[in-house]
Amino acid sequence: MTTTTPRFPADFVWGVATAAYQIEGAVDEDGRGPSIWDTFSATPGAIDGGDTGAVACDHYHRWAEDLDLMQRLGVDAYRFSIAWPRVIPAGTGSVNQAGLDFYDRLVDRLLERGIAPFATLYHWDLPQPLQDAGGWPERSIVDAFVAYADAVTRRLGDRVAAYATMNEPWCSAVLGYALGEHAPGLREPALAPHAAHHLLLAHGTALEVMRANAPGAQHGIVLNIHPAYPATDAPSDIAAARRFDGFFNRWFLDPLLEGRYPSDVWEGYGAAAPDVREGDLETIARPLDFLGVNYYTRIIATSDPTVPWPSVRAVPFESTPTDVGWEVYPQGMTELLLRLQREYAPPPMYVTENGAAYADVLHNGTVDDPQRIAYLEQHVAAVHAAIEGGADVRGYFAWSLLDNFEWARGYAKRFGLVYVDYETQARVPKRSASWYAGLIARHRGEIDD
Ligand code: IFM
Repeated sequence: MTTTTPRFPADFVWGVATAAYQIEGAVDEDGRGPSIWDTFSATPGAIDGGDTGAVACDHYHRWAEDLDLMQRLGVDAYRFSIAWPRVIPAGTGSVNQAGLDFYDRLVDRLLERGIAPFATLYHWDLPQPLQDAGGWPERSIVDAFVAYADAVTRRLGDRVAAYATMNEPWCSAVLGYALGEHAPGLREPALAPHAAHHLLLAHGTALEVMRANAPGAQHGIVLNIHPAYPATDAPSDIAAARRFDGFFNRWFLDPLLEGRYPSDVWEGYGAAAPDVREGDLETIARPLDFLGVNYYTRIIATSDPTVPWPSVRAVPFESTPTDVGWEVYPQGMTELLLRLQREYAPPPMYVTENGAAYADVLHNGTVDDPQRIAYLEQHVAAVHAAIEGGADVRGYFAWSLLDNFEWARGYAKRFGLVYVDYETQARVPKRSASWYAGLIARHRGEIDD
């Protein structure tokens, strides 16, 4: 596939992303405690194929090899997450230095290779004892998160270029507590707004200690923003898209960037609206150094009064979906970034995740994945168009470095630039990895268009 690389700003950051439970394995090693994902994935029927993250990509032991892969890609930055149950195995109480040692080494070796560490503190692997105490719907979890954020940033400090407190709090709150698709697997919709509020409050409260411990690092949060387009021009569909946007996007964007919850969503939650105390919104809206934006697809929304609030149903789309059934809609990336810039005047943004699952096949030692290359190429161009239009986007992270444990979908869904043979743990860079390496090298002027 030939490409002409759009010209990005010289200091634009190119990266790859992963998350701890999806790649590390080694769930019983060096004092790690159990997480809600260990418990959930052991629940019959919870995960496709009965898969668990117990071994995953064995990154805990193969991390040096994985850093070599990144170096060959030529990335500027690596976005990974830190496993809370390795650092504070019981969720609260004593800090496990052996757990922190792993990330300490990882960060130092990244820096030696000239790769900037971007660390996420919470990418869904809550220590099980905290869930036993009620989990994110309980306000006391805020103090536990702050102590964890303190332990990590005290140890890793400014060696980490950027810290994100949370990854995709919508997923933690809604998939975890309302829809039962993610750990802890609860189906109690009334818990989700409380969980979301405490995720945001934990984020904002922790920022203070994070900045004190790592004054030279950037501090932010990562949201998965899922744009909603009305299925038709009918007022009911326009209103449905607006409701979905409130439920999925504005419920997080508005408090973080404007210090208030959107009134339409608040009314939609009714009696389930969270207990917001004096000062909470000021804490949540503390200034950010960056906003991480994860974009994969959109929803085409129609109104459906037969389903619970927000009473929205997704209308089928006509193009070929990715392997997880998502529409390929690069234009949504441009429109989303421009909308964020226009409506929220956010801090500098990074696209912290973007990528596609396809049913890759290892054949004669290679993996040919033209659909993923096309997806990435179109979305990179869409980010470029947003920058040209005025969006302040500073970097792009492909999801993911490796095929990995795709949560409830298990190992069958492959998002990696690098194929993982789970029998042998062999890593085979796909053609998309060469494409991405070429994109980065062209950006740097190391090779010609
Ligand atoms: O694998 C996930 C990741 O953990 C969070 N964002 C979406 C990805 C693809 O589903």
